[in-house]
Amino acid sequence: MVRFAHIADCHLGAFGRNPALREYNLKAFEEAVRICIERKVDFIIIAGDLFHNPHPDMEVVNRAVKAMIDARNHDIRIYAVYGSHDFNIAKASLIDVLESAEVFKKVVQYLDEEGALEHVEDPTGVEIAGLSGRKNRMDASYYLSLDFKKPKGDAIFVFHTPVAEMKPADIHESETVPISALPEGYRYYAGGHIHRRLEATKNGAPVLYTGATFGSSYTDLEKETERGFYIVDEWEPEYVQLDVCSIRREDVDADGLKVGELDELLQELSEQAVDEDIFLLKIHGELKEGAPENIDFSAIRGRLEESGAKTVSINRRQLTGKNLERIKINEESTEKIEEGLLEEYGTPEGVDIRFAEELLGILKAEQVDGERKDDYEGRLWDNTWALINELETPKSKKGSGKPGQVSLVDFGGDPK
Ligand SMILES: [Mn+2]
Repeated sequence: MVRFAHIADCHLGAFGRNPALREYNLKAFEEAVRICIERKVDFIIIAGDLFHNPHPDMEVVNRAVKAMIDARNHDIRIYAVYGSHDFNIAKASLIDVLESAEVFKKVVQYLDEEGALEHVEDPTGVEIAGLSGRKNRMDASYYLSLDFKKPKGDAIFVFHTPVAEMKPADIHESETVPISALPEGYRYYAGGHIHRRLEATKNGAPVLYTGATFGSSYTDLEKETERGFYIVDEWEPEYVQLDVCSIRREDVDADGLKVGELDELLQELSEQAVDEDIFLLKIHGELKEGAPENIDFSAIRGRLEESGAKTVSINRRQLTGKNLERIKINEESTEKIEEGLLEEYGTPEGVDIRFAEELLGILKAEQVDGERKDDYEGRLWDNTWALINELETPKSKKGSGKPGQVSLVDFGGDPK
């Protein structure tokens, strides 16, 4: 008798700037572990991307470790591979620390003397082998270069890589692995990386992607895909859905509307009561008249939050105004592009192109290592005022400028 869980793509620590979403994501993982304990699984397989980055926030780590130790205290073993997010080739990742602390066991890249992939044996007798995701995208050649050892008994292969034949068309991946590259002789193939539940078979054995436990981006949340994991009882997989919160998705087509009409539509929408925890508003299309900048999106967001949504996201990346033109760019360097644009489109009356270029140069300066934010901002101000004073003629005006008193279009004349 063997019963195990297959979990992947938890991305703990994702949504670092949105506490509500970060919390839902953590809750989904905790809920998954709770179900594993309730269902008395023998072990849990984590097929990569347990954390959203190799060095996550300690509060996130603390919650994750607590949940996993709870499972360990119920005599549930945990086996993991690295994903593409929680792995750092140069430094030790948190995964390494948790392996050292025996929170879980990595089942990856154990090679025997002949260079073949070694298996880890669980007390149930099930053998587990795995390969991590690789950020440098060499999966296909890497898989083909490896010598896979044939398992002796019932075995699970864990991987964090997109399988070409299973990859949905709307998911872009630069490199995939054909299903034939997965090693032969396993009874279950536990996949991770693709944030969607997908099922296939290889020689009759299931090849499964669980989908994310919650999702790691707004794009993930916008898609109406299942969130959850598998519990595999006597080699029969059963999908367990994780619904830690409710999501409302509104899609507004602004194509052909005037900006005022869109504004009105959004006002109406934002005045409704919202019963869901997450409100995702997507606005797309090309306005017939006016610019999207004329809409107060933060007020709309505020009203939606007041109407009951715990978190609101407005995606207007695909909303354009009529006045936007496409600009053709042939130059290679940023400076050349800026110069070309300034020459072609001009500067406000009286502003010299050289002044505009130098000002752009000053404002582009980056904060240097160890520089405080105040000092950095001060440096930008100082350099900007120095430039303005330098350009001001006659010299008698020098030093008279104060922020807010000078209008850039008033400078006039040849600065040199
Ligand atoms: Mn992932």
